[in-house]
Amino acid sequence: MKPIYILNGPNLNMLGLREQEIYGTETLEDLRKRCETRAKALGLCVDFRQSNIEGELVTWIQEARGKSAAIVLNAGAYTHTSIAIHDALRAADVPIIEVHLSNVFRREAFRHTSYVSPAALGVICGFGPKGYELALEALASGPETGKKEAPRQGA
Ligand code: DHK
Repeated sequence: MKPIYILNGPNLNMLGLREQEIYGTETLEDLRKRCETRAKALGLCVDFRQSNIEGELVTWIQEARGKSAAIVLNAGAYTHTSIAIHDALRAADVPIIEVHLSNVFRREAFRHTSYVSPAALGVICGFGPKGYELALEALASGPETGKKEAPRQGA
């Protein structure tokens, strides 16, 4: 079974420490465990990664084509700036779900623009770490999430 790549961008390694009133107290390691547990229950598997480096995220998105079943992406601040990530996503040829812990639309105007959204099947924001589980549930539910059927165990 191909894994779902769960890719996290800059500053998400600081979860649990940074701006707790916005991002909560759960650490990146807690989030990883949460995703792995939920994926297992749904019959999926995940490859969970974080990088502060834009080019590394681009390389992982390129790698996802062929190696992954789907991408769940929280690109952090690169969401709002990165045409390189946008281009990589357009070439990925796997279902993409954009996730943000915070409700970016209740925040500064510069967070209202996303270079990820035009390449994504859907966007989940404002539900904290639960949003990652919702993304996995959307992928597990299959055809309604888009043209490409999401993976199931044994498929
Ligand atoms: C995380 C970040 O680091 C910000 O740059 C985004 C996103 C929002 C989040 O809510 O998960 O604007």
